[in-house]
Amino acid sequence: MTRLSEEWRRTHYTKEVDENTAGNEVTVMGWVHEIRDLGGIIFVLIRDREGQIQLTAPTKHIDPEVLEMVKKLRKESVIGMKGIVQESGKAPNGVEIIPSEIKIFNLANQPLPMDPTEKVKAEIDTRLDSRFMDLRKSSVSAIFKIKSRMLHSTRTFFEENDYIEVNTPKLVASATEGGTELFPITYFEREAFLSQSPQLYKQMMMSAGFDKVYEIAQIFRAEEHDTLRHLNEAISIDMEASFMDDADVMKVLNDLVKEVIIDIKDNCKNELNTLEVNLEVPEGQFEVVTYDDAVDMINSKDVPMEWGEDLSRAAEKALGDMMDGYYFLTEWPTEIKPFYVMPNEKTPEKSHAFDLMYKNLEISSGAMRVHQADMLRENIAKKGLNPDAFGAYLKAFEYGMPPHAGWGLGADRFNMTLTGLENIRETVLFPRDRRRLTP
Ligand code: AMO
Repeated sequence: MTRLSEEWRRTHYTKEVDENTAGNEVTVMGWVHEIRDLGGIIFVLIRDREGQIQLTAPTKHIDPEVLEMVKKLRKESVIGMKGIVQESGKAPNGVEIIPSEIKIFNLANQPLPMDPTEKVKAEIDTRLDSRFMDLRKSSVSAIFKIKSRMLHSTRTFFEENDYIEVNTPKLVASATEGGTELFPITYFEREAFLSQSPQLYKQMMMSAGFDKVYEIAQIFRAEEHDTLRHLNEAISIDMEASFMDDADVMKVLNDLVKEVIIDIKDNCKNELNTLEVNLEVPEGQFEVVTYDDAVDMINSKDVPMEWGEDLSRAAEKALGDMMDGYYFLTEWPTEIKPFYVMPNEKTPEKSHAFDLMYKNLEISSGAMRVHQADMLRENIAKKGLNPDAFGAYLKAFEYGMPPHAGWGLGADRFNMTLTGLENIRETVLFPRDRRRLTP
């Protein structure tokens, strides 16, 4: 409707308008959350990123021009308002603003595609179809404020521990996690793929002598799953470190998860309250369950599972019911893990691979890696892959590759454990699944 002239700049977020600002003039900017017209007085709730404030317009006592603007307002329109703060026992935060000037920046069409006031609950698909509006709800924006803080504290953790942040290509020539889950794309006259994992590049960075690296980036998986924990585009927090084994990097992961939880408890109190989540800092080191023991535990719950199989969903649930919070699953069968995983020296059918679980949800996988080129070439062939397709990767192992280990932590799944959400779609702004490519 109108451009943003210089005198229209926000002086306060709504949550900063309190008794201490009573008597002052403030300028707030936001969305019209609710309008109640009682005839002699009109109340308008204005919402911004941080909260809400009441605009009170006694129809006989305010400037007729301002009143006219108030009457034009419609739900979810974007406005600016200047006015004097006044204490009021009845107003939602104990103060209200008596408007002296209102600017309508953008009138919202009616009816709205969904109700952003949280009074009417909508199905996830309806919500995602109008995600921009769904994200206006404090119970939804809280998830992303927590996610932002989670990524912030993750970066802080890595930086404080001397890791170097890297950015590896997402347009790649080969698979890393098994051949079936790649999205093919046309790369000029060749076929290429969207990257499933920074795996090969983070390992090559060990040969480059970077010692400790991390990356926070998108991974793409062409999985056909339609589950509450799989997406086709996810965020992975990856690390790799030289001269470390699986036990060393499990400790790094354990420390990271704890530090993130402590930081979120300290810095996201309002968001946790909004989501009604009582986050607990895990005590000591996470419990370690070997794959062998997990098979026995799962079978003891009458869920059939043979040694050597991956965990079915039923098996994960049975195990999750017996375990509390975060725990590691270790010594996975070599056969079902990717080619880069280091087998045990004495019992090569078992490996140095681990998963970090939260109840029945896998949130991270990692391992000590094979760092000998011959063994790696052999493993690639054993998995039915063509070693020639890994030429550039294998070369890095032939001219000085240190022993190394690392893991990938699913950021969206980690966020589910912090927010208590069961559907991964809730923790991603614009999720990508089999059926959804827009918005
Ligand atoms: P993995 O394939 O187990 O391991 O992936 C690591 C973590 O990423 C998350 N994740 C997903 N999240 C949502 N939707 C998906 N489709 C999805 N796929 C994976 C999970 C999972 O635990 N290169 C190895 C890591 C390593 O060894 O360093 C890897 O990618 O939380």
